[in-house]
Amino acid sequence: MEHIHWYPGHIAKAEKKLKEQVNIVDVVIEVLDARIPDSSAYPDIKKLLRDKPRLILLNKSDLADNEQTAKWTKLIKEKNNCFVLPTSAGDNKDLSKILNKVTELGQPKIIALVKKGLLPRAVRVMVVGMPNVGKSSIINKLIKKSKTKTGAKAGVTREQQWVRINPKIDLLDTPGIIPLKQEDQKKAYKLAFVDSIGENAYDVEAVAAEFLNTIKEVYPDLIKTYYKLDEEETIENIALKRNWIVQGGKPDTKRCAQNILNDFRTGRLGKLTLDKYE
Ligand SMILES: Nc1nc2c(ncn2[C@@H]2O[C@H](COP(=O)(O)OP(=O)(O)OP(=O)(O)O)[C@@H](O)[C@H]2O)c(=O)[nH]1
Ligand SMILES: [Mg+2]
Repeated sequence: MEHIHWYPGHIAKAEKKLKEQVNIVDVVIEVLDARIPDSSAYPDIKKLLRDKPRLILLNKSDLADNEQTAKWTKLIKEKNNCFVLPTSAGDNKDLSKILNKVTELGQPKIIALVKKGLLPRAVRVMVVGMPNVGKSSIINKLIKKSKTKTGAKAGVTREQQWVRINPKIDLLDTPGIIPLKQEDQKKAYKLAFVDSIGENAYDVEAVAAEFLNTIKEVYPDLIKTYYKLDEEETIENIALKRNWIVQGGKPDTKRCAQNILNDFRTGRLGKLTLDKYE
């Protein structure tokens, strides 16, 4: 397996800024990718956020396996002793739940301020998570406007941005950050599958090949069924089946690799969760 390492300058900067700003916020929303709830979580979250009240969202749940999402929600709740919600940035029902929870989590801080004789202010909420998990999309949905920039690749948000949701809630959008060291390469590859790692950091064919291996472990028959293969599920065989040929009659593996990943990323392969919870 080719080693993936991605820690561009803008992420180093964003991490530094996040550690500074965490001091002035009351609540943190941590956004995970529901398709990889374990691989998209920060290993040292306590160090990053210290003891701030935290709400965890399993976003993109519309693309994940419902049964797995229910199991992961329960497990993450028990493990972190905090509130966990599966969400999809397109679903308005989830949004009011987020606002209610955030207000509730921030309330003790505001009450404490008032007790000290200060004026009540809006709850300050920081939204954090790995690149491309949907932080900015959730914020846009919450204000019903496209105030923050979104896009289907890692590193769209480059600067922190405050957004007022209502007089009671201020949200801080942050650029997605990823740990400096990606020691667990299985996790790094999964982050590449969901576009949380910049495309310039890896070889698309290597990532697609590893994707096929991963899928086979979790959903053994899926690839053969989807691409109607009789042969082994390799990039070459899928390219031949689709008739993607380059000069000399060889399979167009590059084009095919990109297509396989796109089929997963857009949900065409189905609602799938790659971190399997037994
Ligand atoms: N299917 C689906 N797509 C989503 C969801 N949330 C966000 N997206 C899409 O995922 C992509 C990334 O969304 P962003 O909101 O830009 O992600 P981000 O976490 O702000 O990313 P960075 O700013 O790069 O850290 C966009 O193409 C969104 O349209 C969701 O719940 N379901
Ligand atoms: Mg963003």
